[in-house]
Amino acid sequence: MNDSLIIALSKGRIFKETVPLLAQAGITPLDDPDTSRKLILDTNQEQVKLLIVRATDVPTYVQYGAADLGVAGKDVLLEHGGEGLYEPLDLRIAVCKLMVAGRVEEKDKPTAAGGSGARLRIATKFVNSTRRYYAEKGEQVEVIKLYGSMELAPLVGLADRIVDLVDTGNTLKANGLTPLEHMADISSRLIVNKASMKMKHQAVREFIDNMTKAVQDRS
Ligand code: PRT
Ligand code: MG
Repeated sequence: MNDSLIIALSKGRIFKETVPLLAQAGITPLDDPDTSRKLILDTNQEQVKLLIVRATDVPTYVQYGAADLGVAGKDVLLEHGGEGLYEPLDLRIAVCKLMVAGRVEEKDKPTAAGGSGARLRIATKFVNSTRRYYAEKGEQVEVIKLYGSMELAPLVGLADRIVDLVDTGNTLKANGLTPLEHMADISSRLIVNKASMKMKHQAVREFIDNMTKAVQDRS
């Protein structure tokens, strides 16, 4: 039962919302990633360490076994594909929606491409999810990969629509955009490396059980 556990997560909202759940599982980080530059954080439990990585890199660290476990948004997991990972628990944190959005003036237009036959252009960082979504609808679209500030694209004619995460809707609204289609409900998930699940079964199982209880106790 002395197996070490390495847990990958991103700083920002995921770290902030995961810390109370970890606390209920008896794990307290000894550093704050907002003030420390350390990327490997010790915790009150000697065998448990936290890796601070980019949100989109969490599944990669866990997939290759550099971390045994991780906390990642479902949006990130849908893009990654989930290879080499188990996803045993919905932590019900960092909740938002993946949505198609466009300019407010286009809200009541019936067809996406305006009937002109031209393909709709969609700017997003979620290219895999977007391609899959439109393929399932049988709509031919052109997907343009962006790395941020998607809201700008429809304002300057780079794209007709964006696919982005929406929480309050304030960011869309501030840029004259409005949600048009709901693609998926998003929350953060606990993910586990498949080999760690076997090799460190007891420690991993106990951690999952404690986190499951922490999530249940909150609702
Ligand atoms: O920011 P960075 O480039 O470092 O990485 P990241 O954006 O991937 O990380 P972070 O910490 O911003 O987001 C981590 C995870 O939080 C995401 O993968 C989601 O699963 C989850 N999450 C929950 C969100 C939001 N809510 C959210 N609102 N991630 C981003 N947003 C952004 C959204 O992209 C948009 O720009 O907030 C804006 C919209 O918010 P509203 O409230 O104005 O609608
Ligand atoms: Mg961000």
